[in-house]
Amino acid sequence: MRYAALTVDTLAARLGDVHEVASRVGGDPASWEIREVGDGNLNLVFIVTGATGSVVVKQALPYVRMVGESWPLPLYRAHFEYYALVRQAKRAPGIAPEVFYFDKPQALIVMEYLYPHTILRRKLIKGERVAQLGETIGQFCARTAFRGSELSLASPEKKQDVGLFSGNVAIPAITESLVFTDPYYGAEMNHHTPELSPVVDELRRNAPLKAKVQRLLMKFTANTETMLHGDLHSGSIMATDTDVRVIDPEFSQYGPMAFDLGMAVANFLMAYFSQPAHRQEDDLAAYQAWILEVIEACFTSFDAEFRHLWQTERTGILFPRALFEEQGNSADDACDALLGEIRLDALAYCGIEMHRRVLSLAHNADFEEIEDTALRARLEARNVLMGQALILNPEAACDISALIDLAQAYNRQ
Ligand code: SR1
Repeated sequence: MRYAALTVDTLAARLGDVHEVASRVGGDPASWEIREVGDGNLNLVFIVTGATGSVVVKQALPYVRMVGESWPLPLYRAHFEYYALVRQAKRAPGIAPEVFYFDKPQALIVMEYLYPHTILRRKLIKGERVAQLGETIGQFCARTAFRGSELSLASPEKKQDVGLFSGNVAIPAITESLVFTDPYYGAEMNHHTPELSPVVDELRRNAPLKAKVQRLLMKFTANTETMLHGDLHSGSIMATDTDVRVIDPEFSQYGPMAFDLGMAVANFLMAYFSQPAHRQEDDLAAYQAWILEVIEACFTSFDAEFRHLWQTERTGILFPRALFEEQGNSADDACDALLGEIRLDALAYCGIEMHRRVLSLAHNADFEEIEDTALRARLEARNVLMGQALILNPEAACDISALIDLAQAYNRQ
């Protein structure tokens, strides 16, 4: 059958006789309860519930949902998302949703329904805490970074996978423009809070800043160190109070190890800076302090997990044991040096993500739902200025306590 976008009225007839779906949902497909819940920027997402269970059905549309048919986008992105989910399940077990069924021509993936998980961004806006949030995201980033690289994978396997993913040209192009370039000039689809204009104008006049971001873009496009999630924001994380899962790797591509970590931390920082609009004064300081603890845990557990994998799973062509051990050398210093470089790049990528979410096309609800635009602009300005500091001088925030001090200083501005 040729590709056809599903609807709540057609889904049961289309998937009712697919064993992998019907056996999990159960009962008569005609009685399935089907809801379309997609609130992301690109795809259709359905929750399908029957007599014995529920599944999620995610289907790519041939265009960017948030913009419309005027921006076509290839359906093939769904099979790269499927490849990414399968790899993440192996590299960071228990964190990505389980995939039950994939239909390439229909660009659809049927996967585990995460319940009672909700989107982390909504929890952060509501002021809810999630145990082990920073630790889990740090570990996820370390495991996928390490195990997707030639520190771990055999060189032919890694290179073939880079070749496979190089077929996905449309998705990286979106990140290259929306994340790295558009925020820094008057690109057509950009928008920002009107009262933020003086800060935006100043930012766009900053040539050293734009040059540094373009160098980071060069690294992003040319560096195939590992398979990235590629879009690890707080809308790509689902959680209960005690469990954290990472979803939606449709922006997966090969890239620098620091990228996912930087993007995740940026979204925690944006949650932090937006809190004065979402919390009462009596709860504000404690909740913001908790977000800073999440950021610290994220970096600390990334480093700890990466060091652990370095010592226990270094089976690829990079830093081979024989090279060091023959002369009784330790490779530990090399690991620390690499972690230092990853930290610096992560801070810079973090700054870029902080910018694009208030200046480019795709904003986030943390700021966007603040109705008082004067207050929104004041909080966004703190975020933009801290982002700028991180891009231009990540060295100054390399130590976590310095990073926390910096966030607190901008939060007081
Ligand atoms: C046109 S896509 C806009 C954004 O949505 C996705 O979630 C990515 O973050 C992308 O940059």
